[in-house]
Amino acid sequence: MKLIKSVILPCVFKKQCVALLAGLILTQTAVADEAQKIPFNDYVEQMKTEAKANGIDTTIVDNAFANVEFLQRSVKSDKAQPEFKLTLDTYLPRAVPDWKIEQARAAYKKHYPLLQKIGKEYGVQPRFIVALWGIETNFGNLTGRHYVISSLTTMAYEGRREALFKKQLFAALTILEEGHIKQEEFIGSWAGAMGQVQFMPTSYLNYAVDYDGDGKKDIWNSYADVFASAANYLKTEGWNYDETWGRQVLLPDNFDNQLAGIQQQKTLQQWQELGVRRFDGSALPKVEIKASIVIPDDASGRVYLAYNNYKVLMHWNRSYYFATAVSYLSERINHPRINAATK
Ligand SMILES: [Ca+2]
Repeated sequence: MKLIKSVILPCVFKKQCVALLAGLILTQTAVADEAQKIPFNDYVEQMKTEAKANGIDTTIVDNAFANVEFLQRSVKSDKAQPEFKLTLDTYLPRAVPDWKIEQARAAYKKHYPLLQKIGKEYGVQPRFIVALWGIETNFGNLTGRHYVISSLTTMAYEGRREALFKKQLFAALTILEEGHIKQEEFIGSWAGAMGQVQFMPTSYLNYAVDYDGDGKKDIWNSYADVFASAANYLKTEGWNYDETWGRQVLLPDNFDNQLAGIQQQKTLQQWQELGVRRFDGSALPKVEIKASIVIPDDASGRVYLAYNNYKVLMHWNRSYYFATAVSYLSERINHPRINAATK
């Protein structure tokens, strides 16, 4: 990107230069890509052979790839760049609009008995399960519409992260082989994220749960399986039921930004001594927990003291914006409080 900018900027007629240069780059890339690639159908045959060699049932493999398609949409989405740079202040209202907060509160209320049971069993506060569900798929309403095998084969074929997507493809075939979902219902996002919690196939194999006991880990259709799978993910990655996600804080003027980052933890006492304060300016709570300072944009934007659970959310999706959106929605779900018995 830097290289392109330095070429473009000296141009007098900037628009024409950009168009010309973009066209040139696209043409060259396309030519280079095509020259190296075998046809998609040959690649499919190669994947089938490898899957069978990996021990996946021959009939499952043949059926899974019978209607596989190259999805131009996946390639296009993968290469798309955001139109403009978001900051947390522009991102949060988009990711967590008021209507989503209302829907989250209604969903929390509606599913409360099931959420409470799963929450206690896995040690995850239900508001976080509902928040993840709302951020990932708008409570199961936006789960994608692409055949998972087509998405993953396309992404592997497209080549930029072939090893990663081949691994996902073979995990997806294992899911079919285990019989959790019918082939025609094996649907996900353009990148292969599946069901109401948008698990990639390897995450599915690691964390998905058959909570309703019908023998299938159905993260597409079963609320019990959806909620328990999300809770199991969080529990497995170290969720702490007795803590929340963190809090918004103020930094002192002389704060050393090198101390920020989710991997660097200090006790609240240590942060207090370094001048970090609650957002209202008062002292940090005197509790024995470790936390990180998180600065999603820069120190002029929002700053958070992130507890361990925030770190777990970033294991789910390595984005400060994602973790902050889930955290923020979780706060709004139970304020004002819906049920006095909840955490
Ligand atoms: Ca089930």
